[in-house]
Amino acid sequence: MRLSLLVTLSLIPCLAAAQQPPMPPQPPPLHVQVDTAHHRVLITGGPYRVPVSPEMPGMMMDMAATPVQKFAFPVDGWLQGFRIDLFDAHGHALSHRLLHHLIVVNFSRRQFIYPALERLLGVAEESDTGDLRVPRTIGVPMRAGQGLGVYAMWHNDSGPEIPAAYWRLILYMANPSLRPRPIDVLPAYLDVNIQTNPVENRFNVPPGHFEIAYEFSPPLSGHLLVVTGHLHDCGTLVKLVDAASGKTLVQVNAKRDSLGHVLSIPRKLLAIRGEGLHLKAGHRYRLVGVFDNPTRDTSYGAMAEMVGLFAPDHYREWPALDPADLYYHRDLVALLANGATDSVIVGVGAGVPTPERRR
Ligand SMILES: [Cu+2]
Repeated sequence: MRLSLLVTLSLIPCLAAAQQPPMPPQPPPLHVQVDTAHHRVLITGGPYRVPVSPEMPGMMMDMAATPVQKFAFPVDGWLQGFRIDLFDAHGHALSHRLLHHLIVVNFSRRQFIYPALERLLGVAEESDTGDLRVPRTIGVPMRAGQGLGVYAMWHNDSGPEIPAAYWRLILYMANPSLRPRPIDVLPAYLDVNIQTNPVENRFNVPPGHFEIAYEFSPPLSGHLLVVTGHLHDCGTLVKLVDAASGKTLVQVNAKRDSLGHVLSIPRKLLAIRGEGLHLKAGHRYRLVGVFDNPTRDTSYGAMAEMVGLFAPDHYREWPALDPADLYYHRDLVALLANGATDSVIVGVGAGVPTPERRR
């Protein structure tokens, strides 16, 4: 799988659905640096002690996780890409597979459809390494002082224990002198089974053909520029339908094997800039997940989502966070409880080494 804002964003609800044991000790603080010469922001976390993960297939809650670590975004501008490097106390590169996931949440902005907190970006264990960049004509608008947070989960299944591991997130910002300025784009996330609680979106798939749908109205108009999907096994496709006309607007088909395992889900480019699939504020749309379960058994804990980048017609109309909203509150509580395991993550001192090599 490629390192992808879109693909990795889609993992977030799976993680949110994982069980939440008590909080571990606070990890060491993040280091935030601004590299003005290269229009980059560097966020470094560590040192973390990463023990060998216990052998428990499918049990995410038993891996070493960190709670949400907050920081203030340091500059104004447009985010146009990122990469993540892992390294040890000597600056030697560590395998990306050690990081099960790392998610950046924006405490200053809500999501497109849901009143939950924006998930700005993420990577997962199966992600490719290297740079992810969007075209220079678009970018995610960021402001100095925006409250962000990072949470990560380590997964060391090959051993030995790593006494001091660091991750470094490099955020690529648009050159401030770029004209015209980038078009504002924001992550868009749609789920077929979110009703009132952001952490309860899973459902069961009986044998045979199965469809599940969720209707919504966007709070503001704009264009979807690119989409992909997230489907658990037995998933066939996810599609966005105009609820009034019944017309399918965009559909993403999973590549499956004969047993219904989802092998991959392509990315669909709807536009390079500006145009794309227009969504109208207040209009009814339906997200449909289609499943085909070839076995005789119910498949439990399924998910179906569409994720993408959305360019609002007028970013100033982006709805504000509503602290009184119950859905927002549930998301926040789940986030702040995130990252807990037993006390396996321990800060081992100050000082941040420099990665020895970069691609
Ligand atoms: Cu999932």
